[in-house]
Amino acid sequence: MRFSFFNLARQALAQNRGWPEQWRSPEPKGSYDAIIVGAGGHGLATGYYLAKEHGLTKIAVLEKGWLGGGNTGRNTTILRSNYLWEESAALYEYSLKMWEGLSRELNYNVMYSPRGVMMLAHNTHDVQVGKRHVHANRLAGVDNEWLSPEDAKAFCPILNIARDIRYPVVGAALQRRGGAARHDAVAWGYARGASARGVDIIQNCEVTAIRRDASGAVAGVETTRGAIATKRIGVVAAGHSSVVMAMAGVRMPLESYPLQALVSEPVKPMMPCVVMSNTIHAYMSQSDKGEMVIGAGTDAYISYSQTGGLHIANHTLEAVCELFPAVRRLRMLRNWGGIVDVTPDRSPIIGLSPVPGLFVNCGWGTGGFKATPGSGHVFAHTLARGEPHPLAAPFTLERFRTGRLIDEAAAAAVAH
Ligand code: FAD
Ligand code: PYC
Repeated sequence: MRFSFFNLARQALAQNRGWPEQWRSPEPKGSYDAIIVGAGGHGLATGYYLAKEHGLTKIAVLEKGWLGGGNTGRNTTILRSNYLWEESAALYEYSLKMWEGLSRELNYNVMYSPRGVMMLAHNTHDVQVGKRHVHANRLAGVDNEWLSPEDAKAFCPILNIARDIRYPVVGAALQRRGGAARHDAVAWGYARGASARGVDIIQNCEVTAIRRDASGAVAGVETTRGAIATKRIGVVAAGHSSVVMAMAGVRMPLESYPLQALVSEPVKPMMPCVVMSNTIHAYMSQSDKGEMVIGAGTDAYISYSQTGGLHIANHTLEAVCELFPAVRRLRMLRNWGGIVDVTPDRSPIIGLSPVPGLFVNCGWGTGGFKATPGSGHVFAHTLARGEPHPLAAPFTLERFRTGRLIDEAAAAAVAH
């Protein structure tokens, strides 16, 4: 992370130093009805809905750093629901609908902006894949439409549709209801809402072990701030879920990869929508502050490094400069990486585990920000009732044993 006042402030907050009493993390209590491991957007949303909709009052969300400091605070905020399979489209569409009312729900402006997400096609195969998505989405009741290069340029005037460039634009799929939101605000909004309902959000508190009783069921956690008893644990630790689950002896079908992004210096509004290219592994939008937000593909190798390979960023920038010549002379303001956890079928895992009392919500890979409200909502239901929410039911860990996979590799939007 870059040196800045905000990062220092976050660290001070996480370490309980130098802040008014009411802003400090509470001390962990001896026991809770449920513990969530990971205070990213998904973990905080889970805590919020557990308290709000399931009446659980003694809940703790434990975070090894500061809240929202993981992928939630590092992502490029793209929201959309144009996934291929019905199971995925249903889950992401559920979430997209929740975004529409989220600022009101949380009484906190998450800066939701349905400005349209356009996915470019550069060759015949891209056109076939893109059109297949459009048809599948429309059958599933999800908006998506096919555009000619000229229509794409009308929607995004800075797009270069010249035919003689290295990656010519030959068409595009447009989800008009897709868009972006402010990532930090989502974490803060859910944290504030959960805290107001009595949820303890305990930062600087790393879970180091999971305790089990004589029957093998969950009995509590050990943390860097002491042991805590509980019979229900939800692991929502993107990038590190397999590490936490291994503490209870559960081996997860996950690999962790660095994924990186960068922003330019801020400029006046020049880009009205989000544009992505799966083929080139590049995408761009403009933040409300004016920065051009640019993202790349994952590194080719598994790693826990929070810095992506320079050659990957170079490739992305070359492609972005060709597709959007207007940004060529902008300077880069900052770059960063996050660690995403990826399943073999590029779909998440939400549900129970073989250990009684241990639940998991992970494997969102490069695309979980858009799912934050829906994921928290269905996972809270799953944790509270001890059985999957109907929308989460296809996304069990069990599918890797039965072979009933939900292969969304082509919808992942960035390469991995
Ligand atoms: P996180 O926000 O990562 O939260 C998990 C938390 O668990 C972390 O804060 C971590 O510190 C904590 N933790 C880990 N281990 C422990 C432990 N032992 N004890 C306690 N706490 C622990 N998705 C989209 O939909 N659209 C995008 O445009 C998009 N762009 C992306 C761009 C980049 C560069 C990256 C890195 C990701 C992007 N994503 C995007 C993916 C998205 O960010 C993630 O899928 C999503 O944020 C996951 O949320 P989370 O709450 O599960 O995880
Ligand atoms: O899932 O839309 C997405 C996405 C864009 C960039 C990273 N993930």
